[in-house]
Amino acid sequence: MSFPPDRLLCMRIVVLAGGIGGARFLRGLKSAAPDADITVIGNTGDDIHLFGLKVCPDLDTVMYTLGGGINEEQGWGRADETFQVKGELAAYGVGPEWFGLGDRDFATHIVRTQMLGAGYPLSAVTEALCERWQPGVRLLPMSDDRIETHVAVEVDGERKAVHFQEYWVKLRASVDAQAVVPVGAEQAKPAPGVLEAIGEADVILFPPSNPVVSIGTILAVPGVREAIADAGVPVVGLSPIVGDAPVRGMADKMLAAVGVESTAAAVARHYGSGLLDGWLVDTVDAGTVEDVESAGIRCRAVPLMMTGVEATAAMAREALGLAEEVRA
Ligand code: FO1
Repeated sequence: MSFPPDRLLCMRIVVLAGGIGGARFLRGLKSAAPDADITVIGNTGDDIHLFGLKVCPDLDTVMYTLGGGINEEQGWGRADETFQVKGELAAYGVGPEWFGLGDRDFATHIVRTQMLGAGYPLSAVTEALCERWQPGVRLLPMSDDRIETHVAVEVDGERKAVHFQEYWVKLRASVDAQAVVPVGAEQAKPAPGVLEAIGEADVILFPPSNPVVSIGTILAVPGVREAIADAGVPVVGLSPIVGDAPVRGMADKMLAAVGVESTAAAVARHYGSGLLDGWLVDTVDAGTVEDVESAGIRCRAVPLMMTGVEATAAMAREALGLAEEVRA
């Protein structure tokens, strides 16, 4: 069912987004709903402090992707990047070397850290950075308070917690994650505008971001999950798992840490019918539609490979169409 274009005029859409998958989905959503008012609630659990700077990978991936500055094949960092500063830091023996911060990207972190140091909250900083990039959506951090996802691992018989980026980038998720902890979440508050956006939304979307460390972390901010569950509008998600494997990244490692099997249906059940009204699975998982529907979540099988803006726009239209079906 193609979505009626007239309803898209002033439609308010709220999207919970992590990094690469979320950003790519948003590009398609903008194409499918050019007149909609889109608010993105971005994950900040991946944030890391390096060289005295605050780096916000998921916020930057959304900002660069929608603003036209992203390194397309990587899905993170800037296009046309150079690494002179990184090389000079290494020459001083100043690490870590495993996180590739480029020269252009450094400017974002310097401006952000300078503004934070002057007392601006992360939400104001993000708004200022987006003045330059004009992403065409309102990008809100999930919280202005510090939340950092740490992963409990066992390395050489020693059990320890490492920062998510160390697990993801340095260890390449090569060891099992025993637990995933959004440190600081309990004491955190939603950023200004987050609960308001959810309360005023006509539809809420969960893009194919990591269900544990991206969307799960946003839902861990006190008040967010409840606001979405109580919003009284359709909540529709798109599976990041296709054919029992993550399309990109290592979501299966994170799902295992929270005891969820790596299938499209298991992820839907993990979110639960209290939160999700509709769920899109890929056509290869058409056999699982009945299972998802038996969990009280409307389900459809459509192509979910984000091979380009057109394919992603089609996915967005399907998600908005399913939302209208649920609303009826
Ligand atoms: N991912 C990598 O796999 N290797 C890197 O060196 C790396 C550097 C990096 C620098 C800035 C940034 O915003 C993101 C970066 N990422 C890198 C991606 C990052 O780990 C992920 O995008 C998110 O944290 C997961 O969504």
